[in-house]
Amino acid sequence: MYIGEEAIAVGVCEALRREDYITSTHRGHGHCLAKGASPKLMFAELLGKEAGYCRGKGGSMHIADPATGNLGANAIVGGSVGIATGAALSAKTLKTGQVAVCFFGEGALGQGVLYECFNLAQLWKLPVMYVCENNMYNEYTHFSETTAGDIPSRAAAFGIKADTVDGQDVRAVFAAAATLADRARRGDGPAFLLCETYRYRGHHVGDINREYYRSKKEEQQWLAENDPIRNFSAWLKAQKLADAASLSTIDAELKVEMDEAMKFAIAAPYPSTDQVDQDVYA
Ligand SMILES: Cc1ncc(C[n+]2csc(CCOP(=O)(O)OP(=O)(O)O)c2C)c(N)n1
Repeated sequence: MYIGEEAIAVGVCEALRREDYITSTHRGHGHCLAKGASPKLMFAELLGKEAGYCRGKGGSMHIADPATGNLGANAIVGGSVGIATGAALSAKTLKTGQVAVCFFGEGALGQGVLYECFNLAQLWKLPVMYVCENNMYNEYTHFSETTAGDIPSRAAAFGIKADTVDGQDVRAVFAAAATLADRARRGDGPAFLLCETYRYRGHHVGDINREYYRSKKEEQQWLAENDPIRNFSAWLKAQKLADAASLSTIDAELKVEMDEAMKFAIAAPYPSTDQVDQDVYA
Protein backbone atom coordinates (compact mmCIF):
# COMPACT_ATOMS: atom_id res chain seq x y z
CA MET A 1 0.00 0.00 0.00
CA TYR A 2 1.15 3.48 -0.95
CA ILE A 3 -0.98 5.37 1.60
CA GLY A 4 1.02 8.30 2.99
CA GLU A 5 3.35 8.54 -0.02
CA GLU A 6 0.82 9.91 -2.55
CA ALA A 7 2.43 13.33 -2.98
CA ILE A 8 5.52 11.77 -4.58
CA ALA A 9 3.77 9.88 -7.39
CA VAL A 10 1.37 12.76 -8.03
CA GLY A 11 3.99 15.51 -7.82
CA VAL A 12 6.41 13.71 -10.13
CA CYS A 13 3.86 12.45 -12.66
CA GLU A 14 2.23 15.91 -12.93
CA ALA A 15 5.62 17.12 -14.14
CA LEU A 16 5.72 14.47 -16.90
CA ARG A 17 4.05 14.10 -20.28
CA ARG A 18 1.86 11.13 -21.10
CA GLU A 19 4.55 9.65 -23.36
CA ASP A 20 7.29 9.95 -20.73
CA TYR A 21 8.28 6.66 -19.14
CA ILE A 22 8.05 5.49 -15.55
CA THR A 23 9.17 2.31 -13.90
CA SER A 24 7.77 1.28 -10.56
CA THR A 25 8.14 -0.99 -7.55
CA HIS A 26 6.34 -3.53 -5.38
CA ARG A 27 4.55 -0.44 -3.93
CA GLY A 28 3.43 0.69 -7.36
CA HIS A 29 -0.33 1.31 -7.42
CA GLY A 30 0.10 5.03 -6.72
CA HIS A 31 2.63 5.45 -9.54
CA CYS A 32 0.32 3.59 -11.93
CA LEU A 33 -2.71 5.77 -11.14
CA ALA A 34 -0.75 9.02 -11.06
CA LYS A 35 0.63 8.30 -14.56
CA GLY A 36 -2.96 8.07 -15.80
CA ALA A 37 -4.04 4.44 -15.51
CA SER A 38 -7.71 3.52 -15.42
CA PRO A 39 -8.70 2.37 -11.90
CA LYS A 40 -11.04 -0.22 -13.49
CA LEU A 41 -8.27 -1.93 -15.44
CA MET A 42 -5.85 -1.62 -12.54
CA PHE A 43 -8.22 -3.23 -10.03
CA ALA A 44 -9.04 -5.95 -12.57
CA GLU A 45 -5.31 -6.68 -12.82
CA LEU A 46 -5.01 -6.82 -9.02
CA LEU A 47 -7.65 -9.53 -9.00
CA GLY A 48 -6.06 -11.49 -11.85
CA LYS A 49 -8.93 -10.80 -14.24
CA GLU A 50 -8.79 -10.98 -18.05
CA ALA A 51 -9.83 -7.30 -18.30
CA GLY A 52 -6.74 -6.21 -16.37
CA TYR A 53 -3.75 -4.38 -17.84
CA CYS A 54 -1.75 -7.61 -18.23
CA ARG A 55 -4.76 -9.87 -18.78
CA GLY A 56 -4.56 -10.87 -15.14
CA LYS A 57 -1.05 -12.31 -15.36
CA GLY A 58 0.79 -9.43 -13.72
CA GLY A 59 -1.20 -9.02 -10.55
CA SER A 60 -0.53 -6.37 -7.94
CA MET A 61 3.23 -6.14 -8.42
CA HIS A 62 3.66 -6.32 -12.19
CA ILE A 63 1.24 -3.85 -13.72
CA ALA A 64 2.43 -2.26 -16.97
CA ASP A 65 0.50 0.20 -19.14
CA PRO A 66 2.43 1.22 -22.25
CA ALA A 67 -0.34 3.66 -23.26
CA THR A 68 0.58 5.90 -20.32
CA GLY A 69 4.33 5.22 -20.51
CA ASN A 70 4.24 2.87 -17.53
CA LEU A 71 6.90 0.27 -18.33
CA GLY A 72 5.88 -1.75 -15.34
CA ALA A 73 6.13 -2.35 -11.67
CA ASN A 74 8.81 -4.75 -10.53
CA ALA A 75 8.79 -6.95 -7.44
CA ILE A 76 12.57 -7.19 -7.39
CA VAL A 77 13.96 -4.41 -5.20
CA GLY A 78 16.03 -2.23 -7.59
CA GLY A 79 14.87 -4.37 -10.51
CA SER A 80 13.51 -1.54 -12.61
CA VAL A 81 16.58 0.72 -12.43
CA GLY A 82 18.14 -0.85 -15.51
CA ILE A 83 14.82 -0.74 -17.36
CA ALA A 84 14.38 3.01 -16.76
CA THR A 85 17.97 3.70 -17.69
CA GLY A 86 17.58 1.64 -20.88
CA ALA A 87 14.35 3.49 -21.71
CA ALA A 88 16.22 6.78 -21.32
CA LEU A 89 18.97 5.48 -23.64
CA SER A 90 16.34 4.61 -26.26
CA ALA A 91 14.72 8.06 -25.90
CA LYS A 92 18.07 9.76 -26.37
CA THR A 93 19.12 7.54 -29.29
CA LEU A 94 15.80 7.97 -31.08
CA LYS A 95 15.63 11.69 -30.13
CA THR A 96 12.03 11.34 -28.95
CA GLY A 97 12.32 13.99 -26.23
CA GLN A 98 10.97 11.58 -23.62
CA VAL A 99 12.15 11.43 -20.03
CA ALA A 100 12.26 8.23 -17.96
CA VAL A 101 11.54 8.23 -14.22
CA CYS A 102 12.62 5.37 -12.00
CA PHE A 103 10.72 5.22 -8.70
CA PHE A 104 12.34 3.11 -6.00
CA GLY A 105 12.39 2.75 -2.24
CA GLU A 106 15.45 3.49 -0.14
CA GLY A 107 15.91 -0.29 0.24
CA ALA A 108 17.15 -0.32 -3.38
CA LEU A 109 20.12 1.85 -2.37
CA GLY A 110 21.81 -1.42 -1.43
CA GLN A 111 21.58 -2.83 -4.96
CA GLY A 112 24.69 -2.68 -7.13
CA VAL A 113 22.75 -2.21 -10.36
CA LEU A 114 21.79 1.29 -9.17
CA TYR A 115 25.43 2.39 -9.23
CA GLU A 116 26.15 0.74 -12.57
CA CYS A 117 23.22 2.70 -13.96
CA PHE A 118 24.28 5.96 -12.28
CA ASN A 119 27.63 5.59 -14.02
CA LEU A 120 26.23 4.98 -17.51
CA ALA A 121 23.46 7.55 -17.16
CA GLN A 122 25.91 10.29 -16.26
CA LEU A 123 28.53 9.23 -18.84
CA TRP A 124 25.93 9.19 -21.59
CA LYS A 125 23.88 12.16 -20.22
CA LEU A 126 20.68 10.14 -20.31
CA PRO A 127 17.28 11.78 -19.67
CA VAL A 128 16.51 9.73 -16.56
CA MET A 129 15.37 10.75 -13.07
CA TYR A 130 16.01 8.43 -10.16
CA VAL A 131 13.28 9.14 -7.58
CA CYS A 132 14.09 7.59 -4.22
CA GLU A 133 11.08 7.31 -1.89
CA ASN A 134 12.58 7.15 1.57
CA ASN A 135 9.72 5.99 3.77
CA MET A 136 12.33 5.16 6.43
CA TYR A 137 11.78 1.40 6.55
CA ASN A 138 13.29 -1.30 4.32
CA GLU A 139 10.43 -3.67 5.01
CA TYR A 140 10.82 -3.95 8.83
CA THR A 141 14.27 -2.41 9.24
CA HIS A 142 14.94 1.28 9.78
CA PHE A 143 17.07 2.55 6.90
CA SER A 144 19.70 3.88 9.31
CA GLU A 145 20.57 0.25 10.11
CA THR A 146 21.27 -0.55 6.45
CA THR A 147 22.41 2.66 4.79
CA ALA A 148 25.78 4.30 5.37
CA GLY A 149 26.49 7.96 4.71
CA ASP A 150 24.49 10.68 3.07
CA ILE A 151 22.06 9.38 0.43
CA PRO A 152 22.14 12.14 -2.25
CA SER A 153 25.95 12.16 -2.06
CA ARG A 154 25.91 8.68 -3.54
CA ALA A 155 24.45 10.07 -6.79
CA ALA A 156 26.48 13.27 -6.56
CA ALA A 157 29.65 11.14 -6.45
CA PHE A 158 28.93 10.27 -10.11
CA GLY A 159 28.40 13.94 -10.95
CA ILE A 160 24.61 13.43 -11.05
CA LYS A 161 22.51 16.41 -9.97
CA ALA A 162 21.01 15.39 -6.63
CA ASP A 163 18.23 17.14 -4.69
CA THR A 164 16.22 16.39 -1.56
CA VAL A 165 12.59 17.34 -1.11
CA ASP A 166 9.80 16.98 1.46
CA GLY A 167 7.93 14.05 -0.08
CA GLN A 168 4.77 14.99 1.86
CA ASP A 169 4.50 18.33 0.07
CA VAL A 170 3.03 17.77 -3.40
CA ARG A 171 3.85 21.31 -4.52
CA ALA A 172 7.50 20.93 -3.53
CA VAL A 173 7.75 17.54 -5.25
CA PHE A 174 6.15 18.93 -8.41
CA ALA A 175 8.44 21.96 -8.49
CA ALA A 176 11.57 19.85 -8.05
CA ALA A 177 10.46 17.21 -10.57
CA ALA A 178 9.47 19.81 -13.18
CA THR A 179 12.89 21.47 -12.97
CA LEU A 180 14.71 18.13 -13.24
CA ALA A 181 12.49 16.87 -16.09
CA ASP A 182 13.09 20.08 -18.10
CA ARG A 183 16.77 19.74 -17.47
CA ALA A 184 16.78 16.11 -18.65
CA ARG A 185 14.77 17.04 -21.76
CA ARG A 186 17.28 19.76 -22.61
CA GLY A 187 20.01 17.13 -22.69
CA ASP A 188 21.62 18.08 -19.38
CA GLY A 189 21.53 14.52 -18.11
CA PRO A 190 20.25 12.45 -15.20
CA ALA A 191 19.08 13.56 -11.78
CA PHE A 192 18.47 12.00 -8.41
CA LEU A 193 15.58 13.19 -6.24
CA LEU A 194 15.39 12.03 -2.64
CA CYS A 195 11.82 12.31 -1.31
CA GLU A 196 11.41 12.04 2.47
CA THR A 197 8.16 10.26 3.24
CA TYR A 198 6.40 7.68 5.43
CA ARG A 199 4.14 4.72 4.74
CA TYR A 200 1.17 4.88 7.07
CA ARG A 201 0.18 1.23 6.81
CA GLY A 202 2.03 -2.04 6.98
CA HIS A 203 4.69 -3.23 4.56
CA HIS A 204 1.91 -5.43 3.17
CA VAL A 205 -1.73 -5.97 4.18
CA GLY A 206 -0.85 -8.67 6.73
CA ASP A 207 1.66 -6.43 8.55
CA ILE A 208 -0.72 -5.41 11.32
CA ASN A 209 1.32 -5.57 14.53
CA ARG A 210 4.09 -3.15 13.74
CA GLU A 211 5.25 -2.18 17.22
CA TYR A 212 8.26 -4.48 17.16
CA TYR A 213 9.83 -2.27 14.50
CA ARG A 214 8.17 1.16 14.86
CA SER A 215 6.06 2.87 17.49
CA LYS A 216 2.37 3.78 17.30
CA LYS A 217 3.37 7.25 18.47
CA GLU A 218 5.62 7.70 15.43
CA GLU A 219 2.83 6.60 13.07
CA GLN A 220 0.28 8.88 14.73
CA GLN A 221 2.62 11.82 14.62
CA TRP A 222 3.22 11.45 10.87
CA LEU A 223 -0.50 11.11 10.27
CA ALA A 224 -1.37 14.13 12.39
CA GLU A 225 1.31 16.46 11.10
CA ASN A 226 2.46 15.28 7.67
CA ASP A 227 -0.46 13.86 5.76
CA PRO A 228 0.13 14.98 2.16
CA ILE A 229 -3.55 15.11 1.20
CA ARG A 230 -4.75 16.89 4.34
CA ASN A 231 -1.89 19.38 4.17
CA PHE A 232 -2.52 20.16 0.50
CA SER A 233 -6.26 20.58 1.19
CA ALA A 234 -5.44 23.01 3.99
CA TRP A 235 -3.17 24.97 1.64
CA LEU A 236 -5.88 25.14 -1.05
CA LYS A 237 -8.33 26.46 1.53
CA ALA A 238 -5.87 28.99 2.94
CA GLN A 239 -5.20 30.29 -0.59
CA LYS A 240 -8.97 30.41 -1.23
CA LEU A 241 -8.50 28.11 -4.24
CA ALA A 242 -11.02 25.62 -2.83
CA ASP A 243 -13.52 25.55 0.01
CA ALA A 244 -14.67 22.70 2.22
CA ALA A 245 -17.68 22.01 -0.01
CA SER A 246 -15.67 21.69 -3.23
CA LEU A 247 -13.12 19.43 -1.53
CA SER A 248 -15.81 17.12 -0.20
CA THR A 249 -17.36 16.99 -3.70
CA ILE A 250 -13.97 15.81 -5.03
CA ASP A 251 -13.80 13.21 -2.24
CA ALA A 252 -17.29 11.95 -3.03
CA GLU A 253 -16.60 11.75 -6.79
CA LEU A 254 -13.41 9.80 -6.16
CA LYS A 255 -15.20 7.40 -3.87
CA VAL A 256 -17.78 6.72 -6.58
CA GLU A 257 -15.03 6.22 -9.19
CA MET A 258 -13.16 3.76 -6.94
CA ASP A 259 -16.33 1.89 -5.92
CA GLU A 260 -17.31 1.48 -9.57
CA ALA A 261 -13.81 0.28 -10.45
CA MET A 262 -13.91 -2.25 -7.62
CA LYS A 263 -17.31 -3.56 -8.69
CA PHE A 264 -16.11 -3.79 -12.30
CA ALA A 265 -13.06 -5.80 -11.22
CA ILE A 266 -15.02 -8.16 -8.97
CA ALA A 267 -17.60 -8.86 -11.69
CA ALA A 268 -15.00 -9.31 -14.47
CA PRO A 269 -14.23 -12.89 -15.59
CA TYR A 270 -10.93 -14.70 -15.01
CA PRO A 271 -8.91 -15.63 -18.09
CA SER A 272 -9.75 -19.05 -19.46
CA THR A 273 -7.32 -21.86 -18.66
CA ASP A 274 -6.13 -22.07 -22.28
CA GLN A 275 -4.61 -18.57 -21.81
CA VAL A 276 -2.17 -19.77 -19.20
CA ASP A 277 0.90 -19.94 -21.46
CA GLN A 278 -0.01 -17.00 -23.71
CA ASP A 279 1.95 -13.71 -23.61
CA VAL A 280 4.26 -14.98 -20.88
CA TYR A 281 6.91 -16.82 -22.87
CA ALA A 282 8.66 -16.14 -26.16
C1 LIG B 1 16.20 -8.24 -4.58
C2 LIG B 1 15.15 -8.36 -3.53
N1 LIG B 1 15.49 -8.60 -2.25
C3 LIG B 1 14.52 -8.71 -1.31
C4 LIG B 1 13.21 -8.60 -1.64
C5 LIG B 1 12.14 -8.70 -0.55
N2 LIG B 1 11.61 -7.35 -0.31
C6 LIG B 1 10.44 -6.95 -0.85
S1 LIG B 1 10.09 -5.36 -0.45
C7 LIG B 1 11.48 -5.22 0.49
C8 LIG B 1 11.80 -3.94 1.20
C9 LIG B 1 12.07 -2.85 0.28
O1 LIG B 1 12.23 -1.65 0.99
P1 LIG B 1 12.22 -0.30 0.22
O2 LIG B 1 12.97 -0.41 -1.05
O3 LIG B 1 12.66 0.74 1.17
O4 LIG B 1 10.70 -0.08 -0.21
P2 LIG B 1 9.41 0.08 0.70
O5 LIG B 1 8.85 -1.29 0.88
O6 LIG B 1 9.86 0.72 1.95
O7 LIG B 1 8.49 0.95 -0.11
C10 LIG B 1 12.21 -6.39 0.47
C11 LIG B 1 13.48 -6.59 1.19
C12 LIG B 1 12.87 -8.38 -2.98
N3 LIG B 1 11.60 -8.25 -3.38
N4 LIG B 1 13.84 -8.23 -3.91
